[in-house]
Amino acid sequence: TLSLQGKTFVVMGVANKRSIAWGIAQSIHRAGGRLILTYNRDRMEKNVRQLAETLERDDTIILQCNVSEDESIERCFHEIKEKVGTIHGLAHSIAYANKEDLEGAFVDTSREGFLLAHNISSYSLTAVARAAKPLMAEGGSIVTLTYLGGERVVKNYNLMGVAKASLESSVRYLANDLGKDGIRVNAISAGPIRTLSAKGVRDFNSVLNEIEERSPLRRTTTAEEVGDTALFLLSDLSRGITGENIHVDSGFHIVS
Ligand code: 0WD
Repeated sequence: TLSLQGKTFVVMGVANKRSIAWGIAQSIHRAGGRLILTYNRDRMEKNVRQLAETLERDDTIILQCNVSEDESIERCFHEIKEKVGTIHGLAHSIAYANKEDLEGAFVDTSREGFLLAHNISSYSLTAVARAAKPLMAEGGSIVTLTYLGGERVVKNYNLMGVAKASLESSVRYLANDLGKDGIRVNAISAGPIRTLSAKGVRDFNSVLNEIEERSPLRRTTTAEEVGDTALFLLSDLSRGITGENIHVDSGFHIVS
């Protein structure tokens, strides 16, 4: 069923109320799931605590996890184990690249910038999947967030597109590794949504306008729409689906 009652889900990447991760968290909460929210920077903790207070139930756990540090991941999942024992799913809604690497030509990407973007935006999925696996004793579902720029050349997306391609491939290899443990791994390819991260993408307004004009549904994507698809992927309604990339983008990926 779609009910997540009695189940616990880790949602990583809430920065503020516009975060896609917050849309996912709200969908999980409405379906009765218990939330563990993780944030990155110290100054985001207050935001996350305030957001959690707006939820109907007060069973939410809030922890710090910086995915660029193994010790931080270890500490976070150790605390999760101590506090709840078993988890049933995880949403990874995390990405980072230096702003200068998203501008200009992809060919000018520095080694350092390339590695940083891949570390946080792609490798982190594998690192957290490995940490989450022992806690998913009853099976589980892992969902990550990607973008069309991982499949096609999208203007101004540059390095992040290459990192998303790596992330999408990681989804397939992780799905194959973890399937025997009853753990599914899928991606949601979201249409552009105005969030803190979107500030790094140049000319974001015209990206949104194009979706309104040319997507089959003629409107932009919301974090709530992504949240509800994540809910489906995290619930056992999607039990036959793994290694998949579902586009929640008003159908934009089918038009040319
Ligand atoms: O148009 C969009 N907004 C789309 C976003 C379209 C399609 C996909 N996505 C993806 C992003 O690439 C990302 O993977 O969705 C995911 C979430 O992005 P978002 O909701 O747009 O962005 P935002 O609200 O800024 O959250 C990104 C968060 C960071 O916030 P802060 O500002 O605290 O860095 O990514 C997290 C963090 O919460 N993050 C990290 N988390 C742990 N460790 C790290 C890190 N080292 N770096 C960034």
